[in-house]
Amino acid sequence: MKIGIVCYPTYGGSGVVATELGKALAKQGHEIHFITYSQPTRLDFFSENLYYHEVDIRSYPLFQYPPYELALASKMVDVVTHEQLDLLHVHYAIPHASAAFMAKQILTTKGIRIPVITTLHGTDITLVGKDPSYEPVVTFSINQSDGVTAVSESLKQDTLDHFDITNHIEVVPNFIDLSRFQRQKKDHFKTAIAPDGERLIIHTSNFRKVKRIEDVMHIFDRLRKEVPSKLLLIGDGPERSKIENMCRELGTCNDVRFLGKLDVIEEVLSVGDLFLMPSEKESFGLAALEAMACQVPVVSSNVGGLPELNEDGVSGFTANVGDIEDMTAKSLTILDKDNLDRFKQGAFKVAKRFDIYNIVPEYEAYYERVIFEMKGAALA
Ligand code: GMT
Repeated sequence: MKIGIVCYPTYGGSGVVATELGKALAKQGHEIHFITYSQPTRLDFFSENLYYHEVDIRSYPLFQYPPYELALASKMVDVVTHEQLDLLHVHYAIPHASAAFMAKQILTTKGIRIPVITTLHGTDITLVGKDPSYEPVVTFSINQSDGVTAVSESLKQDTLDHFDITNHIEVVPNFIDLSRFQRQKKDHFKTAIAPDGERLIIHTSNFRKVKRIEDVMHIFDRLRKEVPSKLLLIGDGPERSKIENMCRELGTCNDVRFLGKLDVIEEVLSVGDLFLMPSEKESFGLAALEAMACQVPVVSSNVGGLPELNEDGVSGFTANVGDIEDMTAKSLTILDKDNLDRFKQGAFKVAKRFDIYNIVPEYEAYYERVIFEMKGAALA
């Protein structure tokens, strides 16, 4: 198949999933065309089946806000026409699903019929999408998509609860490439960071409010009083300076390292003992899955898709949002020397359910079904 993938190119869940999916499909022999405004972060190698088309956003003094959606729709029309794509798969509804709807209408006037699949990732539904300033467009473009997938049962339910949806939503969970995300021997790194054998606690995110990193800081502050430990913070974003201030206030600066945006997250995860994800909302929790694949147990909140990923008592524990005491107690249980290895193995066992080799065929089968249904509708 020739597939157009539209996504955010940034360091973040939906863009990572879209890029990894495209790379995996290219390996299966499909021709993949990424359409976005800059090179996706994880599109870091050459393959004869991978193409990247940059959306050209022209500004004009009249435009206080350059109309990205129009430039994107125009680029989709161009790529579908010239590359003769079979399908468009857009990740994150805003504004990709409505831009795809517009592109599809334009293509129809040229006699080209192309199915559009929209994958919902989380905040496009639970946070931004349901805001009245976007809701009508999000509802419309989900209902107009030829196929819709959500990354968890919970996100499917949220979508049905918040929007007037007439379309079927297929759940295809996120996945992990276990050949990349695996525990590696990084003893030198562990010794450098934790010279006295301290436990290593990790948090990865885009440092947005919804991640509740202040809870990470409070949990860590309690943990380190019981078990010698260090905290590694991976990623960057709007909350970072607030969190740096919290380190000073709590007096934890010597035990906390801000590692910024890393390309080789798996190397750091390889020395981890515990991953913290106390998010307010989390439709899947890809960063937790990456940790689990590297045998790092997870203490997370119990919202959204997290209970579908983090199996209570096996890969770690879940707790109510904001319940710092419970999260600390559960972290201490995991870090207990009599339990840690069991949880590390449990985390890996659960991560294997999301192996890319199991999930990518689900997308391929779904693509074929949507293309088949569209052809059938055209003949009817
Ligand atoms: O977590 C974010 O804010 C980024 C966001 C995104 O779209 O890039 O992540 C969402 O999609 C990820 C990939 O499907 C999921 O793993 C995250 O759980 C989801 N984030 C939220 O629901 C807050």
